[in-house]
Amino acid sequence: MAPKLAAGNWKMNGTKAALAELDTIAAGIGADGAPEVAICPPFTLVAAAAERAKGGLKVGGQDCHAEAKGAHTGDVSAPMLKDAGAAFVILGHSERRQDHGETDAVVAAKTRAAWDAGLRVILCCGETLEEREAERTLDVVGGQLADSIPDGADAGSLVVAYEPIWAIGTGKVAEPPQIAEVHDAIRSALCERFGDDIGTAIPLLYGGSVKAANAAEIFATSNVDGALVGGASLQADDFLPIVEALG
Ligand code: G2H
Repeated sequence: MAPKLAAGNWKMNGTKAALAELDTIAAGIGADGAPEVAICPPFTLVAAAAERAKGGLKVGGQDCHAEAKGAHTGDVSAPMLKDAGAAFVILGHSERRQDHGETDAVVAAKTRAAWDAGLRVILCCGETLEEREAERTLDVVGGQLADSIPDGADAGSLVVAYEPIWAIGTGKVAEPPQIAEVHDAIRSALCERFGDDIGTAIPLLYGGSVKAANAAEIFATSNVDGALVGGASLQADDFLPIVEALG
């Protein structure tokens, strides 16, 4: 049985004033880490967020470079995120793949770097609308996971987030049978590759327009252990009901 996790992805949103939301989130969740709750703000806020996060609330980054240091203007490394207090890093988000041309090989290299730094990776996968309509969803997601996850994954280092691209920030949510089909396939692939003990303990998150109104139905779906939440994680009042629905 995989542990439950609700992770907020603030994307390119938030200045210092937004850190007050963390106080409300921290006060509204249990300190026992069940479910686990994390917020991934932009790089500029990671250190301040980690200092401010109380109780069970954890902090993550939204990307990292594959190398630990060097001449890479504008980039941030995994050891830097760890040093700033991050516990997680989101890798392979479709917005990184689309906006920055990140391939599965790049995501795999970043994942290795994140593990070396002691970060837990929330690794994203998902199909476009065209790929779904061509009935290629399972092939696309299976290929992304096979090529993005390096050998040596375990339940303490990896979280997988299935985010159908057509459902991101659009208000469209995948139907529970669509989510179940993909999550069941991901679970099977993880068990086949890493063995049942590890494969069943890696949390599988759904992402794409998750909000309070649809969270309970999504969390009742087969092999859904939580959510990666974008827009509805920016305000504590929107995010906390999602955490409560996860139980
Ligand atoms: C998908 C998700 C968070 P939103 O990108 O990763 O964003 O909930 O706004 O669709």
